[in-house]
Amino acid sequence: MAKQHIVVLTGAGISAESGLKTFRDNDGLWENYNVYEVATPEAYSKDRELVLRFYNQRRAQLTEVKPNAGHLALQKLEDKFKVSIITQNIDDLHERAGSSDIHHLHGELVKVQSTRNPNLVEHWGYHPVEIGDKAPDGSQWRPHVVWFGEPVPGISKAAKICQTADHLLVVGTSLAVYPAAGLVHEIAPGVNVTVVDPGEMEDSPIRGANHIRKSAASALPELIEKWLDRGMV
Ligand code: BV8
Repeated sequence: MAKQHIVVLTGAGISAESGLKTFRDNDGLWENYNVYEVATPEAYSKDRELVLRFYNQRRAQLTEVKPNAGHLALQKLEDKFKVSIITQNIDDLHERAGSSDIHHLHGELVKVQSTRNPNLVEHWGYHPVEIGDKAPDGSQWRPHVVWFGEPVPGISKAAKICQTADHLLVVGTSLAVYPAAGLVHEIAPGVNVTVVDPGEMEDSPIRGANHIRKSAASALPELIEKWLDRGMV
């Protein structure tokens, strides 16, 4: 029998217990910085140094954190299921947990892209990007991150993946940002959704989901243990 296909949509909440700030929790990123001062193309053209510094700080933080039990449980899920991870996170914690099929909707902190050509992308690692670090086309390297107001190149591929899901697992996202949040409507009729999030999710677009109101690191190991024991969701 073909393996069931579980699609996992993750957001900042899955990395919270690794020590990375979420966007909306009280001391989240938005408070420390006005998002429109650091995560838009306008911000970058207005103050490149500020934007590069903001992402240099977050990239450096990756060397101080590691995947948590939630990330590791998702890797374990691959023992008996086909698993596709669609993440809004720009950290590399799913990679470091060993997941094998990861789609970063909003880019990756460890990569850079040409300011002139978004398709010119290279692996950068954890060190800072400074003014003067140039792409082969001569333009300044910028973070390979999708800013507000920029198109999400991977969205149609992600929608196709969701259409083939036998189950959708949503972990740690407020589903506030589009078009990513719209992926929850791409699953086929009758496909069930499980949400892992300690928050209320009151204005989330998912109705009738099985909502486990616990943190990722506490809920995922036991949920995935149950699925693996049963061999099915
Ligand atoms: C686009 C990378 C069009 C950057 C990100 C009005 C004005 C301007 C724009 C818009 C507008 N209205 C709508 C838009 C579109 C806009 C948008 O949706 N804005 C929102 C704010 C309304 N979207 C865009 O601009 C997108 N592009 O639309 O382009 C276009 C098309 C063609 C041509 C040209 C243009 C691009 C959006 C991408 C932005 N980049 N990230 C960076 O990281 O610096 S978004 C960023 O925030 C994340 O990637 C993520 O997607 C998003 C939301 O964050 P979450 O991951 O959900 O985290 P959050 O803190 O919100 O929630 C945490 C959750 O975890 C909570 O539910 C919490 O309860 C839970 N939690 C907490 N602890 C735990 C936990 N769960 C489990 N365990 C725990 N321990």
